Amino acid sequence: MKEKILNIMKKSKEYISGEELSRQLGISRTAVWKHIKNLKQAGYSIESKSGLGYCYVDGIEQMNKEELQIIIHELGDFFKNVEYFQAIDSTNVFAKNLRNKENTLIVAKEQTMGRGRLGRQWESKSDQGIYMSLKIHPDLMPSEAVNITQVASLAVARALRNIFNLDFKIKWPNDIVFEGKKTAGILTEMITEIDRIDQLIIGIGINVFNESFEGELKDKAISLKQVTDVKISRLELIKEILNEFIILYRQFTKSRNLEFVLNEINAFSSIVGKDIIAIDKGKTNYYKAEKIDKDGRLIVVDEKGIEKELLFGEISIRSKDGYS
Ligand code: BT5
Repeated sequence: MKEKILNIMKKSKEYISGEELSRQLGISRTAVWKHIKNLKQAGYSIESKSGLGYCYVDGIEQMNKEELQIIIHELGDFFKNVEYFQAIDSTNVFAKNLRNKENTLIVAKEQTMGRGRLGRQWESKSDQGIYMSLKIHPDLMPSEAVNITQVASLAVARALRNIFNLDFKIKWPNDIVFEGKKTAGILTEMITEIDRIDQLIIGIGINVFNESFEGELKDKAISLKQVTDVKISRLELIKEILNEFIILYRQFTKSRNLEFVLNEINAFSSIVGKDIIAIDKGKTNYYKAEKIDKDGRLIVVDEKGIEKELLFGEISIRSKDGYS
């Protein structure tokens, strides 16, 4: 019901009377009043004026379950559920423990143990970023599903470009960078049964409002706030990312490889055409990155001119020109 009330108020640019709300919602005016009171208590900015009614004051962004529910409904029936946490260890860990078979979106305001790949950490300070996991159940082989990371990277890169019109790049395979610094990272985890996927968890972390970074992230990380003056709404961004993701995901599960977006993935790449350093299980190799192929591999040429294919599993890439 809260969701419906918010929707009606958002659509109406002017004050809407309690009577009109009660008519549209089919509930009593007292019930409307109680819901509005609860919404205000939950932090929504709703103004009431006697004789006029209620008005939702736009621009104050609330991250909460109701708002996220509105988003997933507006995107159709892809996601069935939303979970929202003020603080959680990791949205990916929570997603893994969910036992339902429905596509679920999990979002947190803060993560106390945000995870990166290979046991690394993802700094997830309260209200500074987007920390979310998409739990889905694709009918794909595990070998095909590994490329979902690149599908998700493309969705994030597209969404950022759509909204901010800035030159965000994808650092193969799971980083979104701006001028070489990391704005977002993606961690895909799978739960498999023999040769099929039981569930796939796509964790997306984005630095949004951070004013600065400390320690090892000082020269490595960058937030949206640091690169744009455009007013940022996490909810708008989440919606745009999910929208792009759903479109790409549907195409991907049909084609089962990246052929359909190969040009775009290569054009978005921050390393294609560059000299790179690849660190694989502690060993450092120097290559020139040639292209990303339809199976998500990075095709490189080594110092002897021999072509190689890199699978992303355990590899860290650095650009030789100083970009991380
Ligand atoms: C990633 O790992 O980039 C994947 C990050 C995924 C985070 C999301 S948030 C929601 C979901 N729930 C989780 O628990 N995780 C996912 P990787 O490529 O391994 O990069 C990790 C490295 O990035 C660290 O070792 C740091 O060097 C750096 N790093 C950590 N926090 C960062 C931040 N906030 N911004 C930029 N770089 C960061």
